[in-house]
Amino acid sequence: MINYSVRPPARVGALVALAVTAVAVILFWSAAGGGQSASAVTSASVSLDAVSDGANTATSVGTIDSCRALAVGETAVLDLVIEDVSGLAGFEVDFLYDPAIVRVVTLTSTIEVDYNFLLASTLTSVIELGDALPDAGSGTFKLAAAQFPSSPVSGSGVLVRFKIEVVGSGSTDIALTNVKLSDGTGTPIPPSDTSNVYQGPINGATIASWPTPPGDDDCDGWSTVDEGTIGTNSDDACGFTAGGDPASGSWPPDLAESDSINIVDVLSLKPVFFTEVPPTSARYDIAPSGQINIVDVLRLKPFFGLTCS
Ligand SMILES: [Ca+2]
Ligand SMILES: [Ca+2]
Ligand SMILES: [Ca+2]
Repeated sequence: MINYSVRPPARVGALVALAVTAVAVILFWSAAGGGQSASAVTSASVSLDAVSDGANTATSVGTIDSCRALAVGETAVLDLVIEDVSGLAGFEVDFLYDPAIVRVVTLTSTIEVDYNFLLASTLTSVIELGDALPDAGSGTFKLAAAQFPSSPVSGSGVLVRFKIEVVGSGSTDIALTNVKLSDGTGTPIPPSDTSNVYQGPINGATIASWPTPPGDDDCDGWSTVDEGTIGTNSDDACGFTAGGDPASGSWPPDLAESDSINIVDVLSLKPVFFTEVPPTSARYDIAPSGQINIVDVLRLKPFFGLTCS
């Protein structure tokens, strides 16, 4: 197996140029082919696993974690995984992040980004087509690779393993966009649209620089159960509707609805301090107890000065 990640820089350009040409040819073929059926029996799922562990291998996928809490300066290994795919020979995914919070960094001293998992499991070589490090900090990092020669794989496993560093405080939703999956003949794996963009299940993740309790599905620092009591959206970390019902917001400490936690949020508790729920709205009871008190203020404190984006 050839590991292209340790090749000298002078060859990288030539290989990337060759590979980009190959992708262009592949996409031209598939565009010209058309008529792709979208009636697959099962659709492959593409997910970002925010906690890479030993259960993730070239041919297996463990628990897929959608949330990762990290302090500023900490790094984390993430896995882009695929489940239940048939006949995969190449892929392309744009990893979207907030560059004020996250950067992609070198995985190990010799491997920038590791593509030698599922695609390499049939003992073919893998050509890396993704962005090179250092991460330009544009907010998009392209992850892409293809088998060469193709020896398509089916099943589940890691597509690519890479490392991020948290460079700023806050939270960022990691979206996976422009997902393209190809078989060995350059035909998109269905369901895909006329631009060859995969239309099956795609799951991103959230990286946050604050503590997250068990059962915090959206990674905003509050469990889904507590958010149910408080009335905030437990499927969304950030966001609010300006001028709308505060209970329609998504982030429990953001009482004054600005996506930043500051003195205005703290002072929002003052008029209702030492009141009971009800009649006071459960929206203020962010450490649910039935009463607004100092515990609610202290629950907000670790988030003071932070922004959700
Ligand atoms: Ca995991
Ligand atoms: Ca939550
Ligand atoms: Ca939420």
